[in-house]
Amino acid sequence: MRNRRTARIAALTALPAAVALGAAAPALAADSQAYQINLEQLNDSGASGTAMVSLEGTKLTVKIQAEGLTPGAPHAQHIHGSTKGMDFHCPDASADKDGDGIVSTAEGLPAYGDINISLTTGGDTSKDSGLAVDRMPTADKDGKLSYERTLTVSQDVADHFKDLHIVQHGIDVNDNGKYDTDAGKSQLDPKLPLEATAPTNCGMVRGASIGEMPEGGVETGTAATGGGDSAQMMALGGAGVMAAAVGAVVVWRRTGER
Ligand SMILES: [Cu+2]
Repeated sequence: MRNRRTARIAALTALPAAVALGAAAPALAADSQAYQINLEQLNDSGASGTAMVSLEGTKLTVKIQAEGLTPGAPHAQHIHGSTKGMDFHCPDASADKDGDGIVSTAEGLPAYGDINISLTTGGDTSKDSGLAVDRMPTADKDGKLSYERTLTVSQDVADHFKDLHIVQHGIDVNDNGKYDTDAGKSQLDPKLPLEATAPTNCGMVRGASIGEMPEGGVETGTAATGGGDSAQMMALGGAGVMAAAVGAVVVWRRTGER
């Protein structure tokens, strides 16, 4: 009887351990980083979102969930800034040099820097694709946008990712549910309305950083630090699964021994 119970405990213990090892191994690479970036509205757009970004060496995965965007319209989105030690950041209303009430992309450039990576849905991701609106994600009829892509970045970007920030573009100044030229034409491409290219939100990696991933295994104690940060919890997901599974086994054992 006792032997049978011991066997069951062994089986229950082995399964979650295997699951946890499988889930945790990729997240524990020494050169991994993960960040949660809050995208905050610009130009009174009402558009906000969250970007979850992870780096495994030079493999960058970007996941964006945004809302409050111009419905049914493409939204150009980029990683802006420099990896050369420049202090770029998200602009505020003071960047509106011509006083038209809108911080255009051109007016924002001195603050947020040039396009470093174009977050297209497919193909090229260089600055050249910055206005490739046919390869930019489109908001649904409720103004929500969901994006995910994994791409390879330069070692420079991987080394200095904390100096960069994400900007989404496309606003609806007159609130008519589409891009039009009531507010003028884009300074970047006169064929496009200003509304299509003006920044709608921005989020900085710096400040929102959750730091480098822990090096080594879960025995360093990182699993117990929790912290409550959702990005950190996501990053430590593998370890969390194991902790929960071990907890369940302990409860079962106590119940069994009663
Ligand atoms: Cu941009």
